[in-house]
Amino acid sequence: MTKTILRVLNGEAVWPPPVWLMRQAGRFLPEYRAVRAQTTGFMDLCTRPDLAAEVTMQPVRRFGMDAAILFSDILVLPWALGQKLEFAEGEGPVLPPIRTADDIAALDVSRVRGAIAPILETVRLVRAEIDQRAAEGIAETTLIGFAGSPFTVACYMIEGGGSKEFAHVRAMAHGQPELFQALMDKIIQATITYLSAQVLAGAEALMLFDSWAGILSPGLFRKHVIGASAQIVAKLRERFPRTPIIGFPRLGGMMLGEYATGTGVQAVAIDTSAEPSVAASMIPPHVALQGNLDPLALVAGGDALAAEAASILNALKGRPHIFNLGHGILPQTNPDHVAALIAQIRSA
Ligand code: 1CP
Repeated sequence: MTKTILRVLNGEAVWPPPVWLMRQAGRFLPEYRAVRAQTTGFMDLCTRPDLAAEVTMQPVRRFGMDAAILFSDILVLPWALGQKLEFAEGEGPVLPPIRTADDIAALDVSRVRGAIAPILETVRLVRAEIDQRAAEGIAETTLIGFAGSPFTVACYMIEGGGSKEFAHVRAMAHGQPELFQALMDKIIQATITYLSAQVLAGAEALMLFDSWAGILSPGLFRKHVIGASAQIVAKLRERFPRTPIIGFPRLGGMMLGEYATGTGVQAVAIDTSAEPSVAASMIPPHVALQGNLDPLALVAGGDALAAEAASILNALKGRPHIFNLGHGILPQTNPDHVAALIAQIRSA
């Protein structure tokens, strides 16, 4: 029997919809914090396959999520290309900013294959465990691999970390378009290598996180969000026609329809700001939607959570839909609220 998430990604409306949550492995779980405490840092955790596989499975075992998402980070790709990467404790990623042609020339696509070996081992370990659980009749879980979309990855590489505005990135994309494109081309090639390797290691679906898509003007969105994602989708479809791809153009707003048709993704993940019924009207009916509960409703719990979840379920009933958040789960989330949400969806 085909797994529920794969049926939905194939264009089928399934009721009640399958569910998983972005950042479902992480600091809100005590069992994650216990594993994290055994490591010297976040990248240590990402590159120790036994531990990374363990934290990938934690939310699946605890809540019965329909998907396991590989535990890694979108910034593993710049790191694999040779850019230095540190996760400052309690802050975010820190990288030496890429601003010149020499900086771009120093990035080495041929390093990627070797550098990602531990991540691929995590994929293999998780796939073996979910196959074992399916064979024992415990649950059917879909393994989702992922990467950042080239534009969002470029944001962190150029800015040197997180930012509210990504002013250097937008200045380079508008003012030095050839330089910006040269960086994008390297990231696109590396991402195709990285995602292909994840499929060969056992990923059953893929997700492209474009968290900063919404900061671009329409012309640049077409080029660097839709165009870059379309190149990756086309290449992966050619190599792996049966592996569906979910795109997450966060804050893509009025561009969602064009994104769906222009990239060729099998599902569009919608963010918290999107009205589900409007998003559904913009996206062709065979393309699945994923989302889009406000992570803060999950923090609040109780009636507020139940009402928000019910309105999303109702709005997307009859469409191929994977229930999820509109952005990543927050560390202060009470795990009991997650359990209540899953129970509500399962009994819808
Ligand atoms: O343990 C810790 O303290 C580190 C916190 C953490 C975690 C748990 C980071 C640092 N990354 C992750 C895991 C992660 N990141 C996953 C794992 C699988 C899962 O979903 O359970 C995934 C898919 C990501 C994706 C990711 N990383 C995105 C895209 C989605 C989004 O949230 O917008 C982005 C933008 C990142 C960058 C990143 N990594 C970590 C932080 C704190 C950040 C954000 C930096 C910033 O912009 O402020």
